[in-house]
Amino acid sequence: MKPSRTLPHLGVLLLLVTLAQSPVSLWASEPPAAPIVTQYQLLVNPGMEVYDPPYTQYRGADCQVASGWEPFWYGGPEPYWMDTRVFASNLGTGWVERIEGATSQMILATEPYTAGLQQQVTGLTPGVGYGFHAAMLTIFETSAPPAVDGTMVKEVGMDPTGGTDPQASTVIWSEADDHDEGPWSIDLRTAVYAEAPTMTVFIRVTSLYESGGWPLVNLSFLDSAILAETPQVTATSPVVAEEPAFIVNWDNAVAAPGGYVRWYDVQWLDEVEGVWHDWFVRTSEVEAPFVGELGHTYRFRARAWQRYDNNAHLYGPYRPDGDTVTWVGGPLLTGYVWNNEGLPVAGATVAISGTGYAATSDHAGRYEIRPLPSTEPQTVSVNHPVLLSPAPVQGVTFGLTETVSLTWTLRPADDKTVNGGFEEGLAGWLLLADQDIVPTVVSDPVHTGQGALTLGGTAPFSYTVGVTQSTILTDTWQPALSFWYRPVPAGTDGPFNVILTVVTRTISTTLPVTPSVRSSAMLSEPITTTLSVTTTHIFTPALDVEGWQHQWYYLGPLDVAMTGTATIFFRVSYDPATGGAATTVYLDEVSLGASSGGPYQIYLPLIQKP
Ligand SMILES: [Ca+2]
Ligand SMILES: [Ca+2]
Repeated sequence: MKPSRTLPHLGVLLLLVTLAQSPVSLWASEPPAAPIVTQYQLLVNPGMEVYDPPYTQYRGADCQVASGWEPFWYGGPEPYWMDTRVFASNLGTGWVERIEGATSQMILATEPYTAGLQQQVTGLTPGVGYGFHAAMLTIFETSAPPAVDGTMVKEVGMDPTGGTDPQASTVIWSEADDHDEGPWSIDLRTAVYAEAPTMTVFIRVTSLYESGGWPLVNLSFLDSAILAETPQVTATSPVVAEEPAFIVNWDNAVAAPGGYVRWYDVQWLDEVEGVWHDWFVRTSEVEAPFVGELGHTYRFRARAWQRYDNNAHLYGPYRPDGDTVTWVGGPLLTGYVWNNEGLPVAGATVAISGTGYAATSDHAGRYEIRPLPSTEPQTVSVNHPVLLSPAPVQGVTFGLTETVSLTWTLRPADDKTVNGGFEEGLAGWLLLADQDIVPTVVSDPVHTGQGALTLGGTAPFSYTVGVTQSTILTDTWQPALSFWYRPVPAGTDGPFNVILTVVTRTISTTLPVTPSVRSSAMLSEPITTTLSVTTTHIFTPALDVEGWQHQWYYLGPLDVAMTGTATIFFRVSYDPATGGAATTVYLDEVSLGASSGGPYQIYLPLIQKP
């Protein structure tokens, strides 16, 4: 029959349940078996069930503090601590407010108070996470309605250094709950990593106002505290994400003694912003896709909630700097835009030809473009409303997480150089060759475009080679010769030199003037505003440098307009007798024209380097 078959099973089940819950009571007449209780509660008298002897009386009722706890107060007169049972039977209605056990700790006063209980615990492990929780109820003046929120503020705190001063800055407080009357506040908790073997926990009520005098009194009830080790969990994510969306995991939780992991909280932070945001709160999931922005760096951190055997819940501490960092990569094209004097140029547009990718240089001359990855060679160009562009850079590829740096030098608007970028072979230049050492144009290396000049090379004999070009300057403000060069291999200044000879023929140190001559005057000399002067400058750019270098020289005095003829002459000499090694110098982007300042300043959006 059905009932007789199921009853024994039910009986066994009940027996097992009873066994698990209370083996001692089941075999009261037998020798008691050691109860299987996982020790997780680190507090003494966490339920405030046991009390020290009375230390004074309030209105005839004994005042007592829960054993194992220390009372604290500050900022006002001392309130009274009382076993809620004593209050209920002597001063109250007989009802004992509590959330577990037989009683709770009361604090009461008619004056404002900041007070509570604290307990110092020893034997902890520095570096391990611990959580703390306590239940609280406050009643302002009277339990008769209405409730007056904002009058009594409840908090719990932990000092991971073990300090016993509730006002110390090392105390990590929970959020505050200032709701008046019921229900009990059961969601105040905090968590820290122990910094010492000793830790102190605090339960605090800030009662802001006087009650108005007995029988109106401001009551606090403290109960059901737990301090326990908390579960561990660590968020993990890729160091570099090649796409904006990537997976973040927090699937490695390890429960602390005395319970099981129930939920997770996860936060994220964008390093540009520096603020932690809640991503998940009390989720059961252990991974999720995160969608960031290219070029941003994100941090993540997780904490786990544990349900303990007494049904309390604690979470572990977050790591202040987060658990994991992910950089959302993708290609980056960046660099600077300069003028012929190496000053930053704002407002220049750098663009990847045939795509929509472009960026404008800022006041520091810097630009940044984040294109999609591309193995197809691309052409990158620069443009400016006033200044002239160098040739585009060709054959640029953008790997998945590659950073490409291109620094541009814009040419002056009145650049007089012919074929300064060697894009048309040697057109415009006169050559000085020596035996088989002949200046030639190569396609690699170049700084921009498809050609650069190569000067010098290995030879068993002494030689001097070079290229020259003459230009005419007309009222050119503070003219400058600008160029890029690259010694290969880089060497110290020795037998190899790049010598630049600049010859100016006709110089006016002032802007042109119109001579005013009385018609009756007799002229013994021709009228002229010019003075014919020849000046030769010899410059020696450093050769102990790696890679392409931008160099510029002024043709004459600063802040002066110049009219005349300039001959530029790039020359490399070599003498094997000095014993040096051969160096080849590559040359590109030669320009000669006005520099910034003077009457042209208004046209050039130039900013001094910070
Ligand atoms: Ca209790
Ligand atoms: Ca070139």
